[in-house]
Amino acid sequence: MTEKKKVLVLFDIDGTLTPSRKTLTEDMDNFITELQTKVDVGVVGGSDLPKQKEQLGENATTRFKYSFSENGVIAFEEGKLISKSSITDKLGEEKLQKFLNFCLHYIADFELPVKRGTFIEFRNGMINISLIGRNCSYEERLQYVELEKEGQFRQKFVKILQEKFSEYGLVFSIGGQISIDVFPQGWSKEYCLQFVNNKGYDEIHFFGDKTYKGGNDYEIFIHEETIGHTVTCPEDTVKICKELFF
Ligand code: M1P
Repeated sequence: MTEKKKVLVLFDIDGTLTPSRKTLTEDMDNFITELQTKVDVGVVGGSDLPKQKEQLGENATTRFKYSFSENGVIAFEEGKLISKSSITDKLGEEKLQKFLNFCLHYIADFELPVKRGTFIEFRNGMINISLIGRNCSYEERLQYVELEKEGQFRQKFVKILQEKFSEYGLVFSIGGQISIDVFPQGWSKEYCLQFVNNKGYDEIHFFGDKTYKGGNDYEIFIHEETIGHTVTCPEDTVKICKELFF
């Protein structure tokens, strides 16, 4: 008799398990519960833990075998915090300030039909920068998405940051709809693999929607230790998983 394979399925959150910044639907919740009877399930998001909890529920760290926020810089295994790192230690105060000050100047000079608050959100393992400001409403967020299709605001900003801070060893990732994630090289979603690659899995699958070069799922998607799957929306995630694991 052939032995059952030990499989881990890691999911991106926005655009893969939920629409961007939205919560899990009841159907998705039920699907995850069923999937967990067949394989181990983990989540790896770019957002910080409070946002992850808003989307997945207060039990986000216990609900999944592995729960990785900020790409795994905050890592939980079966509800226990197993690792936490900081961009402050990695980069040092001098470089950090030079970088933040440059971004603040750029944002201050940047004009949009609507600008709100929280242009820079400082997290443990990354800096999240938004030209419109993270405090914008959901409607304002969607308007920005439309405007950016033509304006390519973040792409242009990233190009400038890449040139200006080429010596800093930073990655600039356009993961969500209104912001740019900035973190040290190697701290993209592939970072979380160090916590699962020694656990005896025969296969580690990763599902994400931004798997193209420059997207925040790219590095883990192409990683040699994962079997990568590109999805177009949460319903697509369910469809592919059912074909593979049910
Ligand atoms: O999970 C994807 C991204 O979600 C948010 O992006 P935005 O607000 O731009 O849609 C942010 O939390 C970002 O850090 C994260 O990568």
